[in-house]
Amino acid sequence: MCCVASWAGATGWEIEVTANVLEGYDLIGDVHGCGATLAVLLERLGYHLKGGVYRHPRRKVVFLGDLIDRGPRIRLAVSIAKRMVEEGEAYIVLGNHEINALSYTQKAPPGLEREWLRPHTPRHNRIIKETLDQYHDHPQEWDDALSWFASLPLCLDIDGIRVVHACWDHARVDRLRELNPDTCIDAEFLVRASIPDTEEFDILERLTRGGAIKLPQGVVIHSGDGFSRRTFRTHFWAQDPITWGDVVFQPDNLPQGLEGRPLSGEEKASLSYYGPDEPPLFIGHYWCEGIPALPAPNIACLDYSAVKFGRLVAYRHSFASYAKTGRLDADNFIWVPVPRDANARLTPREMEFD
Ligand SMILES: [Mn+2]
Repeated sequence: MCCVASWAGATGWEIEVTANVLEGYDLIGDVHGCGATLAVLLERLGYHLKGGVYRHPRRKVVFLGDLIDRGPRIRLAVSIAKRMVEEGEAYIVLGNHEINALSYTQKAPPGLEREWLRPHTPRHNRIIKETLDQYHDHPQEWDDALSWFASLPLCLDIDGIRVVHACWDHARVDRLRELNPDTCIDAEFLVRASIPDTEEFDILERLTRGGAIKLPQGVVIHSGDGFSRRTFRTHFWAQDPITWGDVVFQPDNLPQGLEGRPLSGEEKASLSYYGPDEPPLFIGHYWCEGIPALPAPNIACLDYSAVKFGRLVAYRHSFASYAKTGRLDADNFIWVPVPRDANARLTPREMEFD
């Protein structure tokens, strides 16, 4: 590229000095508190700890959100990512779990008739429990983590790639940029987003939780994570979907007979759509299982359920090789498995922790 200088040194040897040109991004899916596994993955990707921060001479990381909740080393996951972002070694977008944490810890303004922006219901308490437990004796660190979350964007469009936690919906991304050009959510946005039927709620819901369709009256999916759901998650890359089965995107199968149910006009109109000719898009969120695969030639989902003993997955995106083929390549997935047996898990070589 442009940054190569050479000169004949005093000894007559040609010396070449190459400035660090960015070769590409390593996109990393939902960590959910698997902090030690994150360190293993970074080391596998060639990052080294320097001054307490994982760095790579030619690459940067993009985290897809959902660092917190559920896993055994949430503080480690947050501190690794936060330091990398603060040192310019990484970018990150917010996941629904970070947004949950912000609204769970924020008092509701007068008039909302609830104490907290996100009510402390048994379900909400359970989702954030591990995080609150692990930060319990580190209140300042938790405050710092929350302030940091509040400063992060919802989506990124950088160097020819796009990044969002769950769904890139053009109309909603455009509207978000009109409201908040940096796509961060300020205190006012967060308050409005906690009220269903607001535009802010709708934007946040679609970008960080994705699309969903309501199941028929009385039908419930009991998920492996212990939660019951009355909706199913939809994807946004089917070119002409006809049935529910054409758009379902979640680990749980649809209940008997519903795969073939035709999408109503209203359901179809509610779907987002990301076309095959658009820039490569990276998402997390969807609890995929098995060997990582590309759902579309220009879309990679990197959430492979690390915290449910799946894999912590990265996509190694390089500008030069992408420019040659114009498509993503499943050979660029790099992962670390998380076995159920804690003693069988890999440990990082450079990161020390208790
Ligand atoms: Mn998520």
